[in-house]
Amino acid sequence: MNFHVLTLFPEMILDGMHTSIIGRAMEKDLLTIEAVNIRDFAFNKHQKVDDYPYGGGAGMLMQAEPVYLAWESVASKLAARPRTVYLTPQGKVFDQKMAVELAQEEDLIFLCGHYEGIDERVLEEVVTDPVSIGDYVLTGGELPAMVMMDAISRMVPGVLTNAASGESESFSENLLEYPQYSRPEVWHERAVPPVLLSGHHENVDKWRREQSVIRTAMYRPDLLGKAKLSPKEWQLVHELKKKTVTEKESETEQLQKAISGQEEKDENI
Ligand code: 6GU
Repeated sequence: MNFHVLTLFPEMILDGMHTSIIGRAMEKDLLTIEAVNIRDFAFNKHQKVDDYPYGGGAGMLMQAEPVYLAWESVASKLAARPRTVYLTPQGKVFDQKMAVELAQEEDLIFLCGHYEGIDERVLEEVVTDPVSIGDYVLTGGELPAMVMMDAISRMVPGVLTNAASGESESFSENLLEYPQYSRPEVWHERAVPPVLLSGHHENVDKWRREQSVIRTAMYRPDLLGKAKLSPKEWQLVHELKKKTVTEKESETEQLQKAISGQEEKDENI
């Protein structure tokens, strides 16, 4: 996988990506990261890349030409027209499914905006995938690009040394991950759940699955509709709902939504 990042802050990208698992994958040539400074393609005396928006309004826009030339400097080296991700709160929300899909590409370009955005015309010409990382506003696309590259990288074969860990984690089955414990057996008077010390693998798996269902019901009830729960597990979700009625109403509502969705499916069988 070769990442190409078009940015006004190339050092931010390079400093951020050379650590830990991603750094090791780069040493092993499983990944490359190139940061292209858009300012290098501003062919005016002051290397200016921004200007006022037509029609007025707050802030400055990145101009089309330097962005286009930076993109072209990368795209012209590649055989096929590369998928180009534009980081923007107006994009499709990034998720694990998108990470798995983008990890199949040989090259990916990330276009990071700053100021109030980028002239729409260059976006129309080069962007294939406008992507947001969630419903909040950041000052630029660099952190979102790094978030995406991290999530995509760990789906590239060979990057994770423990191959299994790419699968049995949060979201792979639309359930959150179960809690984990290591030594010592008791810490701050908190004991490790006894089932984990029992050596009974079947019971351990059962306990972990149940914990995943409980966590998902508590923190991410919106995921339950997509998770494949057994009738017994739906029963558990119902019981949790009874317990939470006295708690925050919005959570209860979301749980109710998930339960209603499941009941509709049951009726259709
Ligand atoms: Cl991709 N960019 C910016 N500027 N803010 C964001 C975002 C992206 N995703 C969420 N907030």
